[in-house]
Amino acid sequence: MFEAKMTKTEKAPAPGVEEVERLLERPLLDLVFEAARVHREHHDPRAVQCSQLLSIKTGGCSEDCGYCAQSAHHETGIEPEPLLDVDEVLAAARQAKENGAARFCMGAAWRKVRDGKDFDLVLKMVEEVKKLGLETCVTLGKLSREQAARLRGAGLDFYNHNLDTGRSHYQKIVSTHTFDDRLETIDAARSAGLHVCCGGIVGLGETRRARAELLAELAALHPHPESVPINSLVPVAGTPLADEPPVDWTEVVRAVAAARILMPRSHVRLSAGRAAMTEEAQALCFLAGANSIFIGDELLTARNAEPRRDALLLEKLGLRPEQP
Ligand code: SAM
Ligand code: DTB
Ligand code: SF4
Repeated sequence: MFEAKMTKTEKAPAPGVEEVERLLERPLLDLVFEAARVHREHHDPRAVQCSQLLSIKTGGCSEDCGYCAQSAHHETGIEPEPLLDVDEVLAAARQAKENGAARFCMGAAWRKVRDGKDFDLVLKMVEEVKKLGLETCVTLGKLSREQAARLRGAGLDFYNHNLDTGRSHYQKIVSTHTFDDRLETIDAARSAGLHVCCGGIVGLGETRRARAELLAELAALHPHPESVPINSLVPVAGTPLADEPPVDWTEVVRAVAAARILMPRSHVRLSAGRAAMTEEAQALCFLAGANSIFIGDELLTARNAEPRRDALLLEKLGLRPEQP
């Protein structure tokens, strides 16, 4: 429907919010069928990109993101911890590689990157993880162009910075920074030649319309984010969204399918919240074009799907980890 036939450098015609909303409202199996067709045109349908996360600096974050266990504004029982040592990070990265991860993603609960000792240590982590033969990704909050260039120089492949929800819903979820701040950081990462990992969360009390806004914004990025994580809210006690009613699993399938159709070449990652999904629902997401997951026991602070069950699920579905 909106799938653009074009070369890598051509600018995609950005779909409007209404168009995306209509896409999300299509009969579920029509939407999945179309997404599967697009997926098979651009990707090996058996390959699943596998990333593993590590929280390198946990908790005590100055931001008030309503879903987040690590915000200092909410009492969630997460003990703030200082930045990990380079050696601890490397040990985790080696383990991730052994587990079959192709990309190692390091997350810090920071509002923004500050130049100084800690940033120098993160640069060192990136450099050393890269030497292990893993793709590298970090998510460190707001970033300047200069900082992005230093990360690129250290061997960083991806910067993760999510738009999280539609522009109209954003202020209801976060008050300490703006949607435009998020776009600026994505621009800074791109200016340094970093690949971008950018997606959002389903289940923040947003309407389908707001979800369409998010997807339209992602699809308007040029080029499209190389990775698009679709998270579903992991409800965390003590956060304002702790009691948010869970969205129906079909809404996650719709978001994945729409992301696939709108961003045909991107990796679409079925991200946080996968542990709470049935195997059948995950299978439909893979059919609808999800081709990336987080592996390992933990995300940042939340538990992930169980590795042994994941391995079995991939086997049952005839999927295999993608070689970078
Ligand atoms: N502080 C940085 C930032 O906000 O970009 C990096 C870390 S932050 C935890 C990274 C992303 O994790 C958020 O943008 C959000 O999409 C996701 N996330 C955090 N808590 C979540 C939750 N409870 N459920 C689902 N996704 C969550
Ligand atoms: C993303 O989109 N999801 C990951 C990663 N990017 C950094 C984080 C998920 C966090 C889930 C909640 C937690 O572990 O605290
Ligand atoms: Fe801080 Fe990121 Fe959590 Fe927001 S999502 S509170 S910026 S760690």
